[in-house]
Amino acid sequence: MIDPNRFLSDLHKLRSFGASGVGKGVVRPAYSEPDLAARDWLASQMAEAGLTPRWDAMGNLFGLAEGPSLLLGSHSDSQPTGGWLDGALGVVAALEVARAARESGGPAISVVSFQDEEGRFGVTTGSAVWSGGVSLMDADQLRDHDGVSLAEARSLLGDRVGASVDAAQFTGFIELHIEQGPTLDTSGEQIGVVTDIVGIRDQVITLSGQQNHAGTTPMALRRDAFQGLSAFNARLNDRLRNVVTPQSVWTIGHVSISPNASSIVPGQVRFSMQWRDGDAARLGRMQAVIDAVLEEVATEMGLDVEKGQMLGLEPVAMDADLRARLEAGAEAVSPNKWRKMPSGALHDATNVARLLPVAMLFVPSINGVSHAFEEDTHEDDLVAGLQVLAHAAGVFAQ
Ligand code: HGY
Ligand code: MN
Ligand code: MN
Repeated sequence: MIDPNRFLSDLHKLRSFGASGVGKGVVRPAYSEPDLAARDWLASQMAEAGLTPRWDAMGNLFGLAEGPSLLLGSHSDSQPTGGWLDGALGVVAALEVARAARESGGPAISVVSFQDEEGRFGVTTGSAVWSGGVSLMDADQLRDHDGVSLAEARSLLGDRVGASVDAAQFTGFIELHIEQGPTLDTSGEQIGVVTDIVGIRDQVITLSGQQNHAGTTPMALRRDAFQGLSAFNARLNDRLRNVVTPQSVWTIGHVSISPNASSIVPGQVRFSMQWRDGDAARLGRMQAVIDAVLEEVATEMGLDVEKGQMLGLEPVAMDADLRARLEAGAEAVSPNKWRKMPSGALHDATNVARLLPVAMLFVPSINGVSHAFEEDTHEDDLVAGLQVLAHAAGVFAQ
């Protein structure tokens, strides 16, 4: 039988790995010491639940049921400063549903915690490699913002790594997640059944000018990389208006200025340029605007442009049958308090859709906050999400 208290207690236990000390926040990026400790704990819980724990070469952790099974899960790594539920909720709920299913002789349920969903090295890296979207060899070349390669980080897995996990044993994949936006919190609804997940493009761009003295270099003669980024950002916001909808988003979230000193005209700026939309063609049109504005600013300001590898995922629709099971579960658990909605955040489900039918459900995020220590969800909403997941998996709550 689904046990909400056991589920909530496990969720708090997982939060203790990398607890930030600020609110309920966590600092548990992929391959960090708390991430691996959390995965070791999860593996022990899987084994206790009668599942066979298996780590693949990426550090994706599976808890395998025997024979064909439905796969449930999400990810247990966090953003560099993240919330306690992003990913963790889906993993712990999966564990509870699998455990309850075994206790009641119910359907076979396997569990997964994918690695590096939060993109320390790319975009949803663990599930991208597992699903064949990116080869392990190519992924190993990716570096985080501190210059550490994925290959170096993976070596920390040591002898945990076992054989690869064949997706043919799974009949489908369902991921429970927090919404991470304001829709359900604002409407007072409890469950969102996801229709589609947006697509993304993500690229690191470097602008290089001339490092120089901040007191003696006349403004007109400067090739200031930071001024280049500043002009690029302002112009981009203006020019993208011609091609975007209110659902399109773009973010410069990581910037590193060199040499980052008060009395030096910055010679170089390296920044992340990320954009998302539900329409693949529009992602392309946004890219054309970004490239054009970059070129324009670089020419005007005498800067060189270097673009890193373009990472991306296409928008995907959820599987109709699994979605219908979630909708039936939502109506049973939260009658008239659920909706169908798209996902503006990315999820491992996007990658898994290459291999299996996938579906997702959301519970509300208080004040729509996520990727921040303040991230939280009311307990009754967490439990409602667990119950809908169990319902869709054919494991009925009492
Ligand atoms: O960035 C995202 O949408 C996800 O949380 N990785
Ligand atoms: Mn997530
Ligand atoms: Mn996230």
